[in-house]
Amino acid sequence: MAPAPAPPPARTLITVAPTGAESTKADVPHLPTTLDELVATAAACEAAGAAMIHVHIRAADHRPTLAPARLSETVEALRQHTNLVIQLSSGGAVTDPYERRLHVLDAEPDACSLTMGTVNFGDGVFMNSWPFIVELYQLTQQREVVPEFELFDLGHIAALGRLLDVYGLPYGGAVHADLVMGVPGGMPGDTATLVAAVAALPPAVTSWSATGVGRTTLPVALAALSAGGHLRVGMEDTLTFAKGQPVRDNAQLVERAAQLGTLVGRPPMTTDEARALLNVKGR
Ligand code: KMH
Ligand code: ZN
Repeated sequence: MAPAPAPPPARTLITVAPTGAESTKADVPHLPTTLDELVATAAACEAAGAAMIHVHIRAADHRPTLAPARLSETVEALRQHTNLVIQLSSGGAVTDPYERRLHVLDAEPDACSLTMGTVNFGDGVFMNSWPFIVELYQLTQQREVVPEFELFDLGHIAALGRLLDVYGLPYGGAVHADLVMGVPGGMPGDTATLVAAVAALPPAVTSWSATGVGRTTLPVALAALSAGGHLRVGMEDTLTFAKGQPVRDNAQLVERAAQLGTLVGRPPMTTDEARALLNVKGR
C-alpha cells in the first residue's frame, strides 16, 4: 500500500519577491529599487502576512547589482526594520558571473536561493552548471546559510535529489524547495505540471512553495494551496494583479496570498514560525 500523503501544513509560509532583476525602473517606476523603498516594502509586506523576503538589489542607477557592500547594507537594514527571514538571491541577473554569485553569502543572510540547473530564461540563459551548484551548496553548508532550492524545470528536481544524496542535508536539516513556474523556457505554470513536480520531489524535502510567473500567478497559487504547498508572490514574478489591472505594490500581492491561505484554513505563518520551519541560524 502506498504511504498516506503528508497532511498539509497548518499555516502558509508567504515569501515576497519584491524586485527581481528583470524589470527596469523606467518601465515600472513603483518597483522597489532603492534601499529605502525596499525596506518600506518589506515592512508593509510583513504587516500583510509575509514571513520571508527574496531579495535582489539594485545600484544607484536602479540596475541589478551584486555589489558586496550594498548586499551587506541591505541585510543589515532589513534586519533592523523587520523580522522577515532574509533570503538573498544567489541567481542575480542572467549576466552575473558565478564568482560574484558565490560572494552573496559574504553578506551573511539567513537564507539564499540556489537554482538546481540551467534554464532558458526568455531571451537569455540562466546558467547553473553542476559544479557551480555543488560549490554554492557546500558554501551554504560551511557558512550556515539555509538554501531555498529553486526549481524551474522537472530536471531540476532530479538534480536536487542527486545533490542531497551526494552532499547531504543543508545547514539546519530542513529542505525547502520553491517551484518557479511559467518562465518562458522553464516548466509551464499549470496544475498538471505542479502535481507532477510535487510528486517528483525527493522525500527529504520538508516544505515547498510555488510561484507562477506573469499570468500563471493565480493558477499556480491556487494549485499550490490545494496541493498543500506554501506561496511566493511579488513584483519579481508578476506586474499584473488582474486582467488589465497593474499591481499596486508588493503588499497587494501578499494581502491576496494571505486571503487565499486563510480561505483554505491555512492563514499566514509568522516570521518566528518561518524561522522554525526553515531552521535558520539565529543571527
Ligand atoms: N533573475 C533570474 C535570472 C534567483 O533569484 O535565484 C534568476 C532568479 C533566481 O531570479
Ligand atoms: Zn530571484
